[in-house]
Amino acid sequence: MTRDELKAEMLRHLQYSFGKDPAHAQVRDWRMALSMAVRDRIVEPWFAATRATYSGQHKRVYYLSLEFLIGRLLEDAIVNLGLGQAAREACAALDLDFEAVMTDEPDAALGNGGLGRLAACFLDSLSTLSIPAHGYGIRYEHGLFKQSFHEGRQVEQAEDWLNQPHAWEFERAESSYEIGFWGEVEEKDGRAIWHPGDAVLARAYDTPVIGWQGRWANTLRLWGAKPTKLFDLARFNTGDFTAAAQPEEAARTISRVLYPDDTTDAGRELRLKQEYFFAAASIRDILRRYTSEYDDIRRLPHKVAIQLNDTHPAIAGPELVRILHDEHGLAFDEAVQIASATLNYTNHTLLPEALERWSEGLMRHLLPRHMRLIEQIDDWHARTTKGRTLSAIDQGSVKMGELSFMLANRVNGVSALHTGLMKKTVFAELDRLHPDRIVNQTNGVTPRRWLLACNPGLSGLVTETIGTGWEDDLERLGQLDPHVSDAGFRARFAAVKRANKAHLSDWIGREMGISVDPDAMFDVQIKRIHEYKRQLMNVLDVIATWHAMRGEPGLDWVPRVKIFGGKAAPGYQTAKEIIRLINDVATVVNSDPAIGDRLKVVYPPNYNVSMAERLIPAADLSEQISTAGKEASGTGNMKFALNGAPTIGTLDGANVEIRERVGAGNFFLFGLTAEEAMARREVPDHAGRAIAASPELAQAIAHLERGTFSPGEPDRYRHLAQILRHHDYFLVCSDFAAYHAKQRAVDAVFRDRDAWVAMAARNTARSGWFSSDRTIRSYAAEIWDVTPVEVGPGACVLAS
Ligand code: TH1
Repeated sequence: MTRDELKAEMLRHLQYSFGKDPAHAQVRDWRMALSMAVRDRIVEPWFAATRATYSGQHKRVYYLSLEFLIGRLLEDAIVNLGLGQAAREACAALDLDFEAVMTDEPDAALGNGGLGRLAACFLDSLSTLSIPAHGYGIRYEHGLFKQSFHEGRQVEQAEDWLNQPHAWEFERAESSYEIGFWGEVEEKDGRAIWHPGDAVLARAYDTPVIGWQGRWANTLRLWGAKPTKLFDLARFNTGDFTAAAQPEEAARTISRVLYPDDTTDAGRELRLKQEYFFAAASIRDILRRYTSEYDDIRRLPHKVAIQLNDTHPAIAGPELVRILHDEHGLAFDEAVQIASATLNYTNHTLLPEALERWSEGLMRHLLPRHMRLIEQIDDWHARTTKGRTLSAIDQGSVKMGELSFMLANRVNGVSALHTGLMKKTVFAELDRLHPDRIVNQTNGVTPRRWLLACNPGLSGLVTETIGTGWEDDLERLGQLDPHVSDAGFRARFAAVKRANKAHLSDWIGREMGISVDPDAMFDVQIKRIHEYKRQLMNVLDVIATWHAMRGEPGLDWVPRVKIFGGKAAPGYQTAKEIIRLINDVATVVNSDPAIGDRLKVVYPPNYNVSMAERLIPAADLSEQISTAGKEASGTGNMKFALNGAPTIGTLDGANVEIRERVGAGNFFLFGLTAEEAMARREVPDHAGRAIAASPELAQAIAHLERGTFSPGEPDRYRHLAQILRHHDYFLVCSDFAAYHAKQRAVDAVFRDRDAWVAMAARNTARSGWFSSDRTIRSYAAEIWDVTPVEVGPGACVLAS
């Protein structure tokens, strides 16, 4: 597509789709017009992919996830369709600022963090690999909350991405299912019939997901909740308007927000309703599609593979058994066998507080038939494995991990270390009973978004050096390796990073009013705020460094910019204290004349996918410092390495595999191993001992207790200090000295610019394995038993 064709299409959509005259169009109107013009290019490959799947009777993959953190879609579509140049030129010809048009799009923030972003990367790879697939999720009206800081404290506001027309979705009013809740189960002639007490409609909204070069497109189908009855006209006519609107409100509540606060009974009930609402609608849709093509329901596993993204969609298991048994009339055991040959479960965490358990009482009340089936599945499992000591029902609650395991063909962890720990800890007993069921699938990230689109400087250099083709064959980055010993290549690599940093410095200056030196080291930790991720250890290092700089201002310090980004769960008080501390430390350090440009702390609010795309290409150092054994994988770690930022990190999650691939000499390792961490927790007063052994740590904690960063309120960080001294479960104190020392080793290498650039470039060259294309190929071969559909040349032709 040429510039002029694209421009003409934009003008046509502006006029006829949006009724706007170019003279009065705003950035948003132009963005919508461009989005429509690009979207039109996706529809043809989308249809062609659907036709190819039907006509070839290919097996399909269904990825069920309560989260899809997709971010912006316009630039992604433009990049995948190869329309970058045409789009830039068309915008220029219309006198539009391309950058402004792109950044006008709100992020689709239908996820919390890594788990949701992984689902989005997987959709991208499934389409790139032309594997017939659907993503299923919820169309939340409000995605993850907007974060701002008031006097350093996190304030949450509702996010409202759907408060404007959404360019990428197609509403399917005709595709809707009635989803029941509550009620009772009738036993009739040996059959169970569930009579729900209430119901809502699940309506489908489809977003096409285009793969690399537009060869294939899959569908992300999100469910929105609607009332079964529109509104109560009789009540309305008596003047009771609020009551008349009640059914609509109650139904819409289900798809209103991502992750309702589950600290109350009402919140927990809503979350379970969301899970069932979306799982039931998806299962029904999957079976409708299957039965429209095939007669024999027993052959379901030959044509359908369902992946449960953590246990959030786990109720899909009992729902599938219910339909096969109660509605299709299969014997119970056969129904369970078919369901478990179709279903697979990915575990993403071993943290006990994140392992879902539902109270039996709530489950029996909300889903009476399912609770009965869960008991039967549990009995069936005990009967067929003779594993009688093991149950998915324990002390009045249903353990969704165990239930998912029992009903799965394959269960996977998300990094080698994590999978090993799954086998040793939470699923030890189940692994013994089913020794081949657990497999590892190390996470990956899509190189289209996380290198090609977000880092045009580096992707240009890569293409100039090794040619194209790496975009969907990322292991080709290995061909860069020999170039790293070439001084000319290193200089160009360094120049790209320098330009990205200058660009980010401008943004930080504009957005935050902080001036940072682009030649300083950009040291970045961006992720959810959590004690196990140890942002607290990072700030303590900032405090210790600041203290040391003040003590010896004459020393030749390596200048650093410490960049933080991330949100805390609204109810997680300790995480919120950590946020406030980072902001308070920033205030003191950034205005300290004794420090100047040698240390800055920058914490831009409202970290999201788009901000990650801005920060990662400009990072020098990647902070991956979780307590070993706690971060299942991490995926940010892969994005940084790919963009040429070496890691300072622990042997946790996928860090282990990153270090193996980039080489131990290109990774700053420190800290206890998972095994050592477990042992250290048993040592009496381990924190006190570590504090006594490290004057820097003792000093930093003393600053917290003295109120150095909370003038006038010395108690503000008393609680954090108490945790460090007496309840240091995440071993911040035990690992601090090693971390602080390793940071000095980082300084030493950074001083030797040439050595640093070589290390950074080797990280890029050796990160090819972390493409989500590799991950998806592996799921396809080892879990789903599907192969990519051959798309003949011209099958989905793209006008170029
Ligand atoms: C994350 C893990 O913490 C992270 O290590 C991993 O890379 C990522 O998943 C993708 O595999 C998780 N996110 C969530 C979110 C919820 C519950 C559990 C997890 S684990 C709501």
